[in-house]
Amino acid sequence: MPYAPYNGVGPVPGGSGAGFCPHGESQFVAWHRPYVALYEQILGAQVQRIAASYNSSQNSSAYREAGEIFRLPYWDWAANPQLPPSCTQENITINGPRGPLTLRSPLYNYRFSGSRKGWPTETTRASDGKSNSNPDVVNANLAAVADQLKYQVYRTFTYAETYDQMSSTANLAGVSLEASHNIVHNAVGGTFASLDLTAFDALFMLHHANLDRLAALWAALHPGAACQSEWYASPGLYSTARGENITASSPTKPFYQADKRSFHTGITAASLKPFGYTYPELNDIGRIIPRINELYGDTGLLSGCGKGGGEKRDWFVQITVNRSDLDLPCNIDVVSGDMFAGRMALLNMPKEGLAHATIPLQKVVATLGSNTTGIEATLREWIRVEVREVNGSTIDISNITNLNVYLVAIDVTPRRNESEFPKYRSRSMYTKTVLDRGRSDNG
Ligand SMILES: [Cu+2]
Repeated sequence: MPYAPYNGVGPVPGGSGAGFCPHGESQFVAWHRPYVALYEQILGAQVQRIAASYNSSQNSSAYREAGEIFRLPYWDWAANPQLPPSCTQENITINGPRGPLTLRSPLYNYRFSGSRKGWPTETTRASDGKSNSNPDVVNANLAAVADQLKYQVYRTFTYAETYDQMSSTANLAGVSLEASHNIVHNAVGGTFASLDLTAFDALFMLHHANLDRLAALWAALHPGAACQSEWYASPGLYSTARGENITASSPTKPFYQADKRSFHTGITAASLKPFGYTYPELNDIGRIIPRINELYGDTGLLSGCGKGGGEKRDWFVQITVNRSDLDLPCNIDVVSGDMFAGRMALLNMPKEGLAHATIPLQKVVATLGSNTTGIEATLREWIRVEVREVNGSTIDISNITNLNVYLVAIDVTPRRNESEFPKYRSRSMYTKTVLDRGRSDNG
């Protein structure tokens, strides 16, 4: 991939051959905010430019007004896990400045100009190798993970207490928005599963606007945890040296603040205010929890054995993997018997480092009745993992050294009304190692 400087920000000594974007790091959410905001700014200027080319007989004032308030839409894949219909039509007819006009939809895919060795000719989703897009396959892929996405997003809201937990798969809690976001990238597949190419697909920005929205809602509910609280050594990026300490005040290169001199940081990207946009749910802070419950908190999601006093038990699989052990991108599917329970998705970058995720088992548990001992014994016996390529073919895992898969349960007090969340109690009570390799590596 020919990585190139942007905004005059180029490679640094000790940087890696990868791009600017931090994945699998706490900076993940903060970095993507100025990125998506910059895209919105540039697209908004284009919308206004085009709106200005309509004349008064064509309702030009309506176009101009729409241009003034244009903001990037979001695709809420956790509530609506199907491709937005606007993105699946190859050709569209619009009311152009000089009359009706049929054109190739820029939301459908992107055709690269010229040809570069190793590059596809256009962006694809669920490519079958013939460089075309298959919305039906994508929608089937998304349908398979629909419950999981909804549940995981709900658990980010209800379980994550720190920014680091909320943000990335680097955090051991395994409840990050990044984990859900990864599942979407791989479910869409094709070039969408490649971090080098995915942003050429307009769907990428709709996907990331939603990630940004979910993070903004979480932050509104956690005003004391608006940015990264832990530091870590950078694994190395295009413009960040390996080993550099990354904190909330580290730059999110290559994005400058409005002064065009200082870079954005986790701190400056913590609030939406300087970026000039908001999300519908933020108009009424007091209604955020009821709205999240309505969108993502179906009561069935915390099903399990009811104990006395209305307690529930939340069963899930916790996975820790070293990326360098796997051919990326890939999915680690959790299977119970022959039932697909959910997956951890790994993108093609970064190539190294540990990643953590938790995969809900509520669908499996719902089939097992209400006897606790029976559930535990059955899950211990039945749960296994399969590593698959994004297109579904199985990968042999017998040589993988670092793949830790645990069965975990947490007792949960369900919410009593729409204005509260369920409360998680002690964790790890029923931790059971399903598969644990790499102990000798870890010492
Ligand atoms: Cu992404």
